[in-house]
Amino acid sequence: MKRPILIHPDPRLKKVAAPIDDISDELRQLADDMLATMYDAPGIGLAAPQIGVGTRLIVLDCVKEEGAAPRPLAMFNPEIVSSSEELNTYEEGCLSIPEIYADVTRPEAVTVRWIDPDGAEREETFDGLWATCVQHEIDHLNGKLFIDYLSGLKRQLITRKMVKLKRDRAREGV
Ligand code: K2U
Ligand code: ZN
Repeated sequence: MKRPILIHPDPRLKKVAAPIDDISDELRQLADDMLATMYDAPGIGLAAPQIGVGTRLIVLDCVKEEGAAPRPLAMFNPEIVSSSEELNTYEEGCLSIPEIYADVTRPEAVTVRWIDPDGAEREETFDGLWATCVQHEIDHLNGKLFIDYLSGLKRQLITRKMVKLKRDRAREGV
């Protein structure tokens, strides 16, 4: 079922998530809950720390073409094993930092190794939006937000806006 998404600033978003040593049914259920939460947001990626779970699990589905079959992926202990020299700049957002968008430059292609829900080790190279998204999600597992790539001043302004947004939401009881 859908879980509430933490909003920055929140110490749980800055912690390094713990590796998973065995894939249990509740972790598979967590991955399903994260996919439901992601699709509902809507988003194209979500990391476990964003719903307050400090474990190394991310989900993503960056299929954007209308009518194309969705490709939901759940990655346990994902790691980037190689990155392209070529870089790509994308205007990123984050479900934990609503309505804020900023350009972030990252390697255009990355090769990722992970364990899938069946416990099989997988390795795949992603490019384009999939590459941007998987790097954004793995950053979340290391307590890193896309605003950490911005100047200190911009980050402070954004953090102040989020503090106000959380205060207003608390008042409205959202
Ligand atoms: O981690 C998250 O907060 C989910 C992000 C992932 C993401 C951010 C930037 C670039 C690619 C992926 C959300 O999906 S933000 C919503 C979104 C939707 C489509 C394209 C970009 C961002
Ligand atoms: Zn994010």
